[in-house]
Amino acid sequence: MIDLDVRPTDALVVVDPQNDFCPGGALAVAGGDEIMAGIATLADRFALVVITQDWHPRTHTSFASNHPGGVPFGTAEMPYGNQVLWPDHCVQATAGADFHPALKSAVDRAHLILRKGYNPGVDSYSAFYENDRRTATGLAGYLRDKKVDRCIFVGLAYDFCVAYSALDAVREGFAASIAKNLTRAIAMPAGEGRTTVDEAERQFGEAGVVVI
Ligand code: VGL
Ligand code: ZN
Repeated sequence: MIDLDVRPTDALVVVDPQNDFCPGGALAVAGGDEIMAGIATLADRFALVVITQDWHPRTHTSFASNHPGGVPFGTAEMPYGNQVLWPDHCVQATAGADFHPALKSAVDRAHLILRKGYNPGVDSYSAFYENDRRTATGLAGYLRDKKVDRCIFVGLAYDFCVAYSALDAVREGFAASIAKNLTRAIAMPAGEGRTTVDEAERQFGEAGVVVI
């Protein structure tokens, strides 16, 4: 049980709880499957539940396979900056892009399912902005229209999509908390274009993202 005083103006944002980010998936995050049942239970306590879904075309430029000589977990210079090259994952309409089965009750209850990463040339870690940092997904406007003032983040991965989403939530004027035990991290070694858990947590402290 998460020690959290859930308010009527809170939204639960479940980030990329998909098969490809779980053990056995194309971009498996260690222990990714362990958090799903807990997220489903937590979702029942929220008046508004948003789930994001990483949703890439096969031609996506974040895939190492689409760069000559590209290596998974290497990096490439993109027009918008340095980008980690990933194994092909969360390809549109494949089983890997489906939500983890243990999340079913939360998926059934979700008010918004927000797909991201569908533009072939731009990755989208954040639920609010693509990696060019300019193209909005529409989530901020949706949450404002719904009179949400705080987002609670759970899901995958703590150091990529959860971290970017929580930091952008603050930039968009929302309070943001992360229920850390309902997340798991990719935990890459440090390097250009990569995010480490330590660096993400330093930014959380600076921005006022609360880690529960
Ligand atoms: C993610 C890498 C690539 C994530 C998505 O959900 O954290 N990471 N695509
Ligand atoms: Zn992705």
